[in-house]
Amino acid sequence: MKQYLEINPIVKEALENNKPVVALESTIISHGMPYPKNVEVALEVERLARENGVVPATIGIINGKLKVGLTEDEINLLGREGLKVPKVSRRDLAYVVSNKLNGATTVATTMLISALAGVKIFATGGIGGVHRNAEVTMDISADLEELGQTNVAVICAGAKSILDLKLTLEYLETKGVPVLGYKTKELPAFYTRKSGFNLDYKIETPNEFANILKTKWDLGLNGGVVIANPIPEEFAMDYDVITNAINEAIVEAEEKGIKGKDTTPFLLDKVKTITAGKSLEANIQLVFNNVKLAAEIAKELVRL
Ligand code: PSU
Ligand code: MN
Repeated sequence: MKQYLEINPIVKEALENNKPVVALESTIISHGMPYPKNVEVALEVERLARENGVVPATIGIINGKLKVGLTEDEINLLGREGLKVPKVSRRDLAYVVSNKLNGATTVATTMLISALAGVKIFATGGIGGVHRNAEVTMDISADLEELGQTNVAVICAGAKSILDLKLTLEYLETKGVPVLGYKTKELPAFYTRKSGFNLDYKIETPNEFANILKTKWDLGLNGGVVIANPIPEEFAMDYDVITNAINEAIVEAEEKGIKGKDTTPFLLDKVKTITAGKSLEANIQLVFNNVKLAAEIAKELVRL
């Protein structure tokens, strides 16, 4: 698979010299936020990573190459093209690569490509999960299967309640994926710090996370880890406001017959409109917060 991989020279130098690298995904750019805010945020996230002492590697597919460390021009391209860029999850990868297309990578494919390149820490907003009503639709994100098998830690703000959070936690348990809370024993629900669902482990320091990751992989326990980092209090949304917005968006998605890979981008956009852009602002802030924690963990991990 390595012949399809193209690692940016700065990222390559860092990896060869055991310097900390943090992977970032590109679906959040093309499908998760509107242009041009998406590009501004993607570039600011990279700047924040550097400021916090790590090398950022935004991952995406350009002309069929699995790129580890997109250039500014490439980030601009994926951001500008937005929904026209294929959203590439595991099942889409072979088609997009063999046809030498561009593609935005989801959590699943960003993990997969990170692992190929040797990047162990990946920061994003939220992971995909088991959708509400999945007992009928069977809509379960490939992100969860990837977490079950690929050795990368994903720092996120939990999962959005457009998903069934209880079933998402059950699925992760079945797959043997640790879900670790940062200074919390409750799964954060992306826009809010609380979800009502408990986690087993509350972790207090980046060093502790790094030790758990190293131990897991030393033990031969393949698979990812979810590091759940609640949105900072000052940026969190009101629980009732966001819950109502999400419920309204879900009803509209059902009425319009939105399904499959279009569901998450549709719901994100609707929620943004219903909340008059407040959800987008929260989304941006939580990503910044996750990159900072990811940088601390990546720096600890290279010391072990
Ligand atoms: N959650 C967000 N923004 C996003 C996504 C999730 O707040 O952009 C994207 C991620 O790339 C995630 C994907 O991996 O949606 C999950 O899509 P699906 O449910 O189709 O697997
Ligand atoms: Mn799906």
